[in-house]
Amino acid sequence: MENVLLEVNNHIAQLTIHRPKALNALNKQTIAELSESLDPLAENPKVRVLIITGSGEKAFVAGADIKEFAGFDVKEGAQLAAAGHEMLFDKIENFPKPVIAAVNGFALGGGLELAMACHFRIASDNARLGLPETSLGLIPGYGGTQRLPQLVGKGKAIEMITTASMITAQDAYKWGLVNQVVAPAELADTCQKIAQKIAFNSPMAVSAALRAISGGFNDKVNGYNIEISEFGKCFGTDDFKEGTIAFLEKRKPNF
Ligand code: DAK
Repeated sequence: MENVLLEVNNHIAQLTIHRPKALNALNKQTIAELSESLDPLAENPKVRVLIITGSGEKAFVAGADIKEFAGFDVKEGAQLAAAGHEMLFDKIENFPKPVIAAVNGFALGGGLELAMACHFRIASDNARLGLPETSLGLIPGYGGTQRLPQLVGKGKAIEMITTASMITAQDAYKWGLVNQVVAPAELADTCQKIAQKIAFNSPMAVSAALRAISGGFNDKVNGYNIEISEFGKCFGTDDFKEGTIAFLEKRKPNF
């Protein structure tokens, strides 16, 4: 892989988008590399949490690669939007393990859409977030019109998308777009600590919780029914036995 770096340590995988000269802008190759990286990580039982971040201190991802999409026509635009959803953005949203976006700088356009497809976001205080597509004669094409209102509400999403303005990390925190804001030097460590907490818990239960929570955002299913079904299934697992026995034996569980 040329544009994506992968590290796996102590149950935590990190994918770093590495195109620093283009502020980590997403071109087709980077989208393909990210997509291909996800399948083996989803299946690898040693991996319990995934962190996605950008290379360098300036940008998470400064959008889709403008140089690449500048020449697209109507057919290519629609086809690539659909392909991008399937190959990457929906794949991250439906990833069976928690995905944390470590937003280490500009998260613009497709970059903010990537961060929003992740399960939650931690930002450095120099981060700037926005969907500037309308300033380029476009609208967000990788889920931004749907995921931004889910996170910040309809009114704020309409304001962000129609003004094409960037917001600060602090405003993103106040609006619920990011869960926490930390100094740039603390971002990696903060994400690792959160990931370690997740990795300590039952991977089976963590995946089941993700499926139940996501069920509530899927119009085709009833989230409460997913919760009931996933809850019931937990009782038949080794993790449930280990978790409850460990509690009764006054020791930490070993999942
Ligand atoms: N694409 C390509 N190159 C980019 C880039 C981008 N999105 N963002 C930055 N770069 C490049 C710059 O061109 C520059 O390259 P050189 O000129 O040095 O060769 C280098 O990164 C450094 O950028 P700057 O010199 O501009 O750095 P500054 O600190 O002055 O400014 C900035 C930082 C982030 C404010 C500025 O770079 C900027 O405004 N960048 C563009 C932000 C933006 O508008 N992003 C695109 C949003 S629209 C699609 C689906 C989705 C989309 C498109 C198509 N299909 C399915 C077809 C999504 C669209 C978007 O993401």
